[in-house]
Amino acid sequence: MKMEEGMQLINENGKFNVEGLKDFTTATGFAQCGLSYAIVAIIGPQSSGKSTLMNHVFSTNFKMLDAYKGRGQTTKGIWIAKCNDMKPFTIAMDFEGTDSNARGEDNTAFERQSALFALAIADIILINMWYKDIGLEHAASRPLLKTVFQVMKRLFKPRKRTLLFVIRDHSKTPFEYLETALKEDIDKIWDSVAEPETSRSVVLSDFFNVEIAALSSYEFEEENFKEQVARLRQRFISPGGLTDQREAEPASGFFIRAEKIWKTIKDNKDLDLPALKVMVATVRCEEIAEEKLRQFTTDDDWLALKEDVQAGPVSGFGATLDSILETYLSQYDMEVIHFDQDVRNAKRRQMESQALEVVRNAYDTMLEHLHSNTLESFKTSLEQLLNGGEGFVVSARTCAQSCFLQFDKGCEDAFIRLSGWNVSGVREKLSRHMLSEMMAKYVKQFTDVLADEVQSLFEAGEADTWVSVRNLLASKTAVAESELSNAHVDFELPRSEIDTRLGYLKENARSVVERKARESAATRRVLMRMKDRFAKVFNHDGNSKSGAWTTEQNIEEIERNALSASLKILEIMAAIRLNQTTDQIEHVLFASLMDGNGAVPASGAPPDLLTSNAWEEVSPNATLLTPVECKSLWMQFKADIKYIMNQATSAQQTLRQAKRAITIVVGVVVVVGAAVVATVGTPTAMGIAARPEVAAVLKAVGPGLAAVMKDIGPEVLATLKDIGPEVAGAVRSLGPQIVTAVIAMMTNGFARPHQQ
Ligand SMILES: Nc1nc2c(ncn2[C@@H]2O[C@H](COP(=O)(O)OP(=O)(O)O)[C@@H](O)[C@H]2O)c(=O)[nH]1
Ligand SMILES: [Mg+2]
Repeated sequence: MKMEEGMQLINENGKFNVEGLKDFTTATGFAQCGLSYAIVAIIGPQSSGKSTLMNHVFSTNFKMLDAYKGRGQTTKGIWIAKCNDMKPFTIAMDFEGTDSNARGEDNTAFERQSALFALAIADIILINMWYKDIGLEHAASRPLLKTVFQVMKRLFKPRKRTLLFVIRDHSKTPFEYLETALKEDIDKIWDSVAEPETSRSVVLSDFFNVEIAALSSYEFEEENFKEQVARLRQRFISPGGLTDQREAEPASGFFIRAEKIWKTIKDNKDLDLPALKVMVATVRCEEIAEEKLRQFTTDDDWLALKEDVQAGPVSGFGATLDSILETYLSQYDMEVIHFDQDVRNAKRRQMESQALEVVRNAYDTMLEHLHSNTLESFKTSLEQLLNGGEGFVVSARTCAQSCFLQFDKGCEDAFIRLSGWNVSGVREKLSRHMLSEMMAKYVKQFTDVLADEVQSLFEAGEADTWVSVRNLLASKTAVAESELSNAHVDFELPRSEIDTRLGYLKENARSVVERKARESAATRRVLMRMKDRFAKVFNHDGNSKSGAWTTEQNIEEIERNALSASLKILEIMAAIRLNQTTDQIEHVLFASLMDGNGAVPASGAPPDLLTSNAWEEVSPNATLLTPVECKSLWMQFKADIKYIMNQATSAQQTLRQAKRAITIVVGVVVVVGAAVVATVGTPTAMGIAARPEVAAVLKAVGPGLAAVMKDIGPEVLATLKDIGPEVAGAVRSLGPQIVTAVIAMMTNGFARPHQQ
């Protein structure tokens, strides 16, 4: 495309040439011009030499009417062309003439639309007019100027433009006179245009720089014309010249701007052109932001960071991400620098938040790592301190403090400056988890100790077991409460968090006691404890080892005591008494299983009160052994202790027989011993037996003694010292030597044959 010839931007039917403009901006490099460009438009009557002027001033090649074919319309619609050899980059815009006969009735509309478009899009508007029209009320230039001024006044806060009046076919009238006359004319038209309410008393110079140029006729004074045109061209390109005096909008927005402006004009909207500027900026800034965002999301460094963070915490995460983000944001800033500031700031914020959305997952993952690593180190360091024998509260405090420090440092490192994201949510989650971790350990330690202590209370089975259990529970939980009461400070959590957990701890403690009670109430274990208790009381009261009873003891009474002590164990284990309530279990058990005086009821008579599956006043949850279970346990117990009872009774029986026998033996010893002493003094055992008188006595009592000795073991004989005061006195008078000799003799002589 030859850009000097230009392209038709808007055709005669008002259709905007989208593709053509795209090609034009690409081919001319217009979009890359930033703010360094100018747009010059020309409006004026049809066939007034507009295209001719433009071509001469800007070295363009717009179509002109062939001078030999007479005046008529040549340029249709609106054309643009790149000016040759002009700096800055300048676009010339050529318009179909106004008051064109070719358009018929549609004329005014297109005229206004073109004028408006020129005003909106161009920085410098050339108003082409015949010299002869100056001061003429109905000259072609007057309605045009009126239109221009009306439009400008309707626009709120327009940017300032240059209006360059070019007077054609100027000949002899001095320029100064011309200038004065024209300016008066312009002011008159300006004042005649009604002002909108919002812009009372606006002056022409607020809207326009007014410039004037006069040219000789191209047709008749071509040399002069060309010389004047060359000077006019200088007014554009010289430093500080016309193209410099402009409030520019970025070239890259031209495409959208032109299209939107034309559409707005065509649709005859309220013609709010400043809003269009914002709209163009919005579209372009959005496009640029999208592009930068796309580049960011595919950036290699970002993708690597995103992948790394999946595996574990990345040190310098925040700084790395900040610098990647900064790269694309500053690229955005550079590219949108010429657009409306409010718009580009708003779009930047939008781009920032979209970019942050992209990185959110990675950041959250990073925090997740920090959270779990910190929690892990809390667990290990707490464990270590506790294993090192450090107190619980001190350990937890030390660990919590150092872990918070570790976490905060990590968060600082991960922090993305742009985001301003707050980590308090994750930090609070960490606090809770650390507290839970600490509490879990505390509760474990607490319940382990409690369980052991409660278990030994149940095993001891003292009469006040449940009072002791309740006291133990109360004192333990009081200690826990005081130890943990300040933990909320260390974990930076509200007091209520600790209270809730203390509530759990208390519940837990109760259920530990209940569990231990249930374990201890297992039939086998209760039975065992009852039997132990029975044996202990029974043997203790008997004041001797099993099987060694004195003949005077009341075995039945001792048995009653032992049974009563055993039944007490059953009573303790029948129900959980964590609340200080009273129940009838003890009464019922004793009334049913021991008679009113504490005596054992006659066997076979079933206790009436123990046929139920529930205790009165005791809830099923608190019941450990039902009445029926108690009864059957008692029966089993009774059966099991029968052996101990029988053994005791028969041992006592044996003892009684032995005592009788010993009395006889001692009698013999006394008689024999007295005889020996009387005859031979102190002899040996064999010496005594050899004496004829001793032998005679032994022969007479021998068989009888043998029968008695049969039932007495040698060990019983060793207890001779216990055989009673009258016998002991007699034995003592014999002296130990005689007694020993006689016993040895009897033992060897009589007991041995029976033992074989
Ligand atoms: N009298 C006169 N005629 C001119 C002048 N410049 C161009 N023309 C002639 O006016 C006719 C229309 O020119 P053109 O540039 O196509 O006018 P446009 O329709 O306004 O673009 C052509 O025949 C030109 O030769 C001028 O300065 N004076
Ligand atoms: Mg033309």
